[in-house]
Amino acid sequence: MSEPVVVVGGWASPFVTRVCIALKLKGVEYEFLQEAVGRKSELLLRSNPVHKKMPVLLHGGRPVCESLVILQYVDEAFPGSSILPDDPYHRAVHRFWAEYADAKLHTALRTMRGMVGGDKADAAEQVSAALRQLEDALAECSGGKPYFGGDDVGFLDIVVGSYIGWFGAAEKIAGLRVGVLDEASTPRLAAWAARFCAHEAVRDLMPDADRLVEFGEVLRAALAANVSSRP
Ligand SMILES: N[C@@H](CCC(=O)N[C@@H](CS)C(=O)NCC(=O)O)C(=O)O
Repeated sequence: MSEPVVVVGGWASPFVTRVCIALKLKGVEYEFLQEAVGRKSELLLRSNPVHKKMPVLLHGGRPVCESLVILQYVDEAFPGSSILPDDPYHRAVHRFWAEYADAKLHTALRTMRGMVGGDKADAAEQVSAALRQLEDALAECSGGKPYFGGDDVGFLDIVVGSYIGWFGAAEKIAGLRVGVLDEASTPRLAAWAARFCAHEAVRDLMPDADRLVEFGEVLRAALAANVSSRP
C-alpha cells in the first residue's frame, strides 16, 4: 500500500495552491489539512519548526517544507511525467525564474494588500515590471509552445500560476489598476494565464479573486485580534 500524502496549509496561500496543483498533475491522492485563519496548528509547528510556515507536505509521516522544495520532491517521489524539464540546463533556467517570481511577486503583492508597510503604487509597479520580465521568460522557456513547460503545465507554470488569483485580489484591495496580466502589456502571459486556469489540474484549485479579497479581510481581523489578545 502506498504511504499517505498529507498537505498542511490554507486554501488561499499561493505556496499551498502550487503543491496541490503538482500533486493533481501527478495523479497523487492526498488529504488536505486546512489551517485555521491567523493561527498555526501544533502539527504545522512540529513539522516545520525552522520556518513555521505553510505548506508542509507529509509523505508517510515525514515532513517536506518550502514549496519549491516540495514541488521538486513531488516530481522525484511520484511516477508520471516530469514537472521539471529533463535537460539540466533547462531545469536550472526554470528554477531561476521560479526564484525570481517568488522574490519579486510575493512581498510586492502583500504590500499592495497592506499586509506589510510600503508604498502600494510602487509595489504595483514592481509586480507589473516582474510580469513584463516573465513575459519574455515565457517566450524563452516555452519555445512557442502553450506553457512555460512546453506542451503541458510544468514547474514554472505552477509557480507563476499560483499567484494568478492574488493579482486580481491585490488590485481590488489596493484600489489600483496596474494592468496585471493585461493583454496590452503582456499578451503572451495573459493568454497563458487563461489557458493555465482552464487546465484540468488547475481549475478546481485556483482561488477566485473575490473570495481572496474576503479572505484578506478575515485574515486581517484574525491577526488584529491575536495581537490585541496578547498580554
Ligand atoms: N518560502 C515559503 C513561503 C511560505 C509562506 O510564506 N507561507 C505563508 C502563507 S502564504 C505562511 O505560512 N505565513 C505564516 C508566517 O509567515 O508566519 C514557501 O515557498 O513555502
